[in-house]
Amino acid sequence: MSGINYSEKIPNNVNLVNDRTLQRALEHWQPKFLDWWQHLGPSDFQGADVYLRTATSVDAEGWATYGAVKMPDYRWGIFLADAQKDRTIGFGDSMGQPVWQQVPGEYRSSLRRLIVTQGDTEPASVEQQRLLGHTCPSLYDLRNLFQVNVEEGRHLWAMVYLLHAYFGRDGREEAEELLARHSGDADKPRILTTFNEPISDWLSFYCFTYFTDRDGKYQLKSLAESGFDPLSRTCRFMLTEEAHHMFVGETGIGRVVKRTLEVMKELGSDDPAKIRAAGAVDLPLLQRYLNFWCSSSLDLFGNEISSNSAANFANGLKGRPDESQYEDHVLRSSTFKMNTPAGTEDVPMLNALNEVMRESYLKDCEIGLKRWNRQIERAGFALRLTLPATSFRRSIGAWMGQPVTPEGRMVAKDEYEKRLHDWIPSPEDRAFVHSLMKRVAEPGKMAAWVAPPERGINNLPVEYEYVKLH
Ligand code: BYC
Repeated sequence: MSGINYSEKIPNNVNLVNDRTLQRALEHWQPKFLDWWQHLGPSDFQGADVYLRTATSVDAEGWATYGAVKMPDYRWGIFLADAQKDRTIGFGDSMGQPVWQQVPGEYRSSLRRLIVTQGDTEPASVEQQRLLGHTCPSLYDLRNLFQVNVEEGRHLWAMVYLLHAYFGRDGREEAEELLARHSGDADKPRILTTFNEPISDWLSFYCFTYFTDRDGKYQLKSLAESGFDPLSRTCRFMLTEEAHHMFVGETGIGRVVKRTLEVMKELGSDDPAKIRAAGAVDLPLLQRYLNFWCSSSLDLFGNEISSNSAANFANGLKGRPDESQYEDHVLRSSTFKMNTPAGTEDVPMLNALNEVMRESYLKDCEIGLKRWNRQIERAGFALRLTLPATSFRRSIGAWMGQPVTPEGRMVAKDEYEKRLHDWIPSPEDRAFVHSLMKRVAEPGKMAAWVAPPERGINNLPVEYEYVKLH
């Protein structure tokens, strides 16, 4: 087990104390991070006591402790999963060779690009969610939001550590830039599109943590396979924290479905107007939110046909999630049947890896859908929630800008434009959802549009005062 040294300014299990130059560089970045947190982290609530989990070890058993913390005092630190003895590269042309403890010169810019792109998403999501605290549906939810936020902050630290420790001056400059770009900023936006979308209501937050954090899971799993061992170890530990973020999304949407079904039963109706009048989210509206966030998150896998992904795999930088489940780890002689607007094409497998990953991601997304649909079925209603086709509303790749319905049917451009708000939230839908967003901050109380969770955090009751607002 690697214990974490909490007596240092920056908690870490990377022996920072023995590398004074690196320690000084990170201590120089730390106040800039805290300044960013104060200005672009959660708006208000900085003085509240929040029941947070903090990583205290990288041991799978008992890796975190829970307790009341004021967010600016959260111990953001640098934690790498334990090294695996004699680890070798598990895929690509250098398969079987020892993993690298330093960045190979020829891969320096590709690795830096992957780390910067990953790092950029972490503070972006905190910025996107910064106003949500004001409209929390309960203290339980408020605490979960802040837990997600502090851990995304820690994931930023994870990437900044790699940049500082392994990329010299360029790395330090990139670390500064991670705090200089801002979500939705017209001049300096975040790198990936989804991270510039506003998240101004809790339905979006649940969808984001369901779909976009799940992209995080897949990207982190593929980087955890990397031949650059420090990146692999960093991502392995980040995945431990990531699971809770997706739990917030899956249970959040499940609780919305549950509450809506209760209202539908009380009313004896599935009429959206009546359900809205009763203060709940009608299921077609939820479907439009799912379509929006799922299609946006599908873009995060990049182009269907990508020479970047081919080179990253062949060079041992980025594998497939759970690489060991596959038989062929070199992929020089296999092809992939790719659906494009021009028809089905045979594409070299190496160039199709973004799509391979997108497909396994969608299978994972289906799990929640099945669960929510079982709830709907049990309540005796006919509607079923679905995932949109991968070709729907894409803004990157082969399907970019193609007029495709959520069912995957190509239609005329003007029909697509006319009907788009049948498929993604219209301004009226958003205005309605916003009208539901009223802060509920009494312990145990819940907004009327979402059911209470089945259980509280860390075996505490749902009624526990998870955030003490003073
Ligand atoms: N938006 O060959 P291509 C998470 C750019 S989420 C804008 O298709 P590649 C989290 C691309 O950068 C996980 N631009 O793509 C979740 C490239 O530009 P340059 C984040 C895009 O490289 C919730 C060009 O298009 N982690 O952790 O095969 C809360 C052609 O690229 C987009 C990562 O993404 C887009 N959607 O794959 C908090 C892992 N997509 O460089 C956190 C690291 C592509 O030619 N990143 N482009 O100017 C990567 O592995 C890859 O960069 C990507 C793209 C998978 C993103």
